[in-house]
Amino acid sequence: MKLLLGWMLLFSVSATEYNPNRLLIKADSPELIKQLKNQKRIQHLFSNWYVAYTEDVIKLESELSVLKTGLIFERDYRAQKKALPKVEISKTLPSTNNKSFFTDPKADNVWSFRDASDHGSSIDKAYQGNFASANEQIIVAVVDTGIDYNHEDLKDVMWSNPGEIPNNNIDDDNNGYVDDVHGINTLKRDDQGIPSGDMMDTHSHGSHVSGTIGAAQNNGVGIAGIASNVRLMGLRTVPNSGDELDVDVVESFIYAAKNGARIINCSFGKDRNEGGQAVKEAIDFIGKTYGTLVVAAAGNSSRDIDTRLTYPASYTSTNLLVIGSTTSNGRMSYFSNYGSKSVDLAAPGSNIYSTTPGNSYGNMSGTSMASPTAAGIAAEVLSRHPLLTPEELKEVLMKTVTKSRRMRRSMASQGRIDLFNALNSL
Ligand SMILES: [Ca+2]
Ligand SMILES: [Ca+2]
Ligand SMILES: [Ca+2]
Repeated sequence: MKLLLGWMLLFSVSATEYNPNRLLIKADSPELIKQLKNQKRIQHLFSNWYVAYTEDVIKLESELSVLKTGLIFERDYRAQKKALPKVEISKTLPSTNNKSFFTDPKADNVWSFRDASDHGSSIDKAYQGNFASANEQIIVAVVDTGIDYNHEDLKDVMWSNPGEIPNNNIDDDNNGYVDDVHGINTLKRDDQGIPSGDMMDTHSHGSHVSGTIGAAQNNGVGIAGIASNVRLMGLRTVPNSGDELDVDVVESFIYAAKNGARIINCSFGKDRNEGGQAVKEAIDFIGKTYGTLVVAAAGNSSRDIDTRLTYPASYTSTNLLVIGSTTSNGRMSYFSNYGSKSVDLAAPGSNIYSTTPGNSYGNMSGTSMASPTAAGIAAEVLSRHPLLTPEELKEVLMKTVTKSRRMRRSMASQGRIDLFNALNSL
């Protein structure tokens, strides 16, 4: 009986594992693919990658396979629900024994701010350190379920597209997206396939991730985000089911980097080894072209992703920083993936207190929460040292971790990210 159920689940998953109306194509000549009979419309993504919209992806593939031109094409694969980093709402807060540097009424609840000796990331200590530095505003893109941009502790730190007039139904800055004020929503597209400009969070995952990175500090409400001078750009790409598609991920990465995001947080992933070349090449492209660092969750399957790959965490891109999760006791979170090659460092991810939609706050656990802790720290370091390349920033963060015997074989850096150490090293 159990076996049958397992097979049935597998069968239903395989039937919906890609979008039957889109195909990713890498081609030197767009003219060639525009002539294909089974395409309805071709959209450029980046470099020589395109997405073809089609009534029948199978027919389009057979048309392409007879063209002997070295074309690469791959299906628009889904992540699959079961691969979404788990979110656990826990009611009890971990006890805090130190008072935060920040005056926000709920700031004491964010345990990652504690010193390394207390298993945190030395964030309070870094702010008390008064390091002389620049203070450049850093745009951080949150590729997730959207952001509650009206939240009391997020509204003042939202990125706003300077050339776009809100709600006039016109693409004022002529970037291809209508009313894209704080980002785009790749899950809601018009009949031409163009994403909507409203990426309001309808889940809570993306808003929680966002607060960890950059909730307004010392504004009299809520918590303090880790980074002091960020603007948060929202890309609604992950459906509430967690079943995101490669085309949407690529389009979000390109939008974010083109519009100035120097850090992209990816608290999502898939655990299948199919397709994904376009996503990998998009990460490489935005690193080289725009100097963007991509910070990604290692995933929550409690497994070694050096041997069982997960995407995007297992990609080898030099501008990709992959994050495992730790608890307030200094242990690896039980759910966290690991891998001495694929996982770069650990960050607090269990029982993380942050913003949730509707001016609310709550605890969640997952590598989904560890990734924005690291992204917030990366943003703070970059804000003070804005000339760092993504590779240099990654190296600084990895070299200055608090090493732990427990992470000796599970992380490339063998430790937990530390803001004080990072700033102190520069
Ligand atoms: Ca626009
Ligand atoms: Ca407009
Ligand atoms: Ca606040």
